[in-house]
Amino acid sequence: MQIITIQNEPFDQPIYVTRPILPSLDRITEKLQEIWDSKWLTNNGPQHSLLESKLVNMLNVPYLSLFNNGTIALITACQSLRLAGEVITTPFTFPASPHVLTWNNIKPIFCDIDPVTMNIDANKVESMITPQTSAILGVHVYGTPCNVIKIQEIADKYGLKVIYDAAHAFNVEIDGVGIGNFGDISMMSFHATKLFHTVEGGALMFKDPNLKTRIDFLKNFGIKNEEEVVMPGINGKMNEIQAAIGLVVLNYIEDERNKRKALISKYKECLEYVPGIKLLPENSNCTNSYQYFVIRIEQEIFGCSRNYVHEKFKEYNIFTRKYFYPLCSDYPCYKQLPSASSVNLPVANAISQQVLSLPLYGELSTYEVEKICNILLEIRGK
Ligand code: T4K
Repeated sequence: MQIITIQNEPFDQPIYVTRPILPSLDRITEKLQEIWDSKWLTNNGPQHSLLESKLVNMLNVPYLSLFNNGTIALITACQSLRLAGEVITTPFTFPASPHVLTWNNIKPIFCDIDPVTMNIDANKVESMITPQTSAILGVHVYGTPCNVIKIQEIADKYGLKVIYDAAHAFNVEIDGVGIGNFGDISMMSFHATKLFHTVEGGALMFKDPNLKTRIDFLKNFGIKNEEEVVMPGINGKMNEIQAAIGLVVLNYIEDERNKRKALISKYKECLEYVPGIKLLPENSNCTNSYQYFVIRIEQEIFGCSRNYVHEKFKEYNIFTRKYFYPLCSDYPCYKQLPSASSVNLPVANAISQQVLSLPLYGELSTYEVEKICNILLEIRGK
């Protein structure tokens, strides 16, 4: 790596792992005025309908239902497919993924991950199927797609449903096909920390038109009309203010993506050849979500541990995140499960000790990225 001599003083302002797109307040106020004029604040209003149709086109999916957040969306996805018993999933994810199973009275069965993609290892899924298995819940970690072909083959062979947690995979396409076309249902999160956000929010995407009716009932208490409540639903509705903010944020996505692309190039230029630093592999047949920039630190080669780097960065006012450490299988609520044993999850256990999400958001400059990389090397040297 070419080290440009920079005085590695701490940053004046904290540098976080991410920052949300914040449209100008004028543009938000303009949009809010429409809501004020309509006096329609939630329950399938005009902003909601417009955002839903825009996202269907943009994400290239047959059907999409908006939600108040990604977790409620995923809980509803399990309900809509009537999942029960056991669901095979990954331990290398955000707590929401296994928790939605527990909230549906389903036992998560943890499967180890692929050492390259860090997603559920499709070659190990089949051996974990039991008569109680109803589905596979894959997570497209950092926006890298799971092995969707192999997972579907297994699901078809055993009559299982497939759900994807695509929280990180906004607008990702595999060979030009929108990520929401794979499996039975995919969930996206529109949380403030996501590239596209509605402050809090999320969506389910699917191909079956019957699911659209069922999911829309389920997210609105099961209400069909004034006289009929047809199923035990929940309140999962996205409100008009969330939807309006999403509509404004959509205008900033392309610019944000381009900025993040340039920052990722800079990170790669600085870190590609550093011994002990592993970058995520490029996938030529799918698009990048530009959601996270993650490195793996191999302690023996790099010279110090991921945890040491994470702590030391704070002294420079840099706040990285260990997505995903600890593994979900190590949470007190899951660690007693036989599938949670570290013997069953060697790859996930090793990788969760190595990963570090570095700051990535459009407001960062390439100079700041260069400085972060220089600090990383300085930390190793100390
Ligand atoms: N599945 C997966 C795979 C997920 O990653 C997630 C969410 C879900 C499901 C659930 O979707 P939702 O129900 O959330 O829609 C954050 C997010 O809260 C969470 O949505 C996200 N994954 C996860 C990966 O990241 P934390 O606990 O790391 O967030 P927090 O508050 O520490 O924020 C991280 C940094 O972002 C802060 O240090 C500064 C910056 N930030 C954050 C917020 C909230 C801002 O600059 N402004 C903000 O408003 O979980």
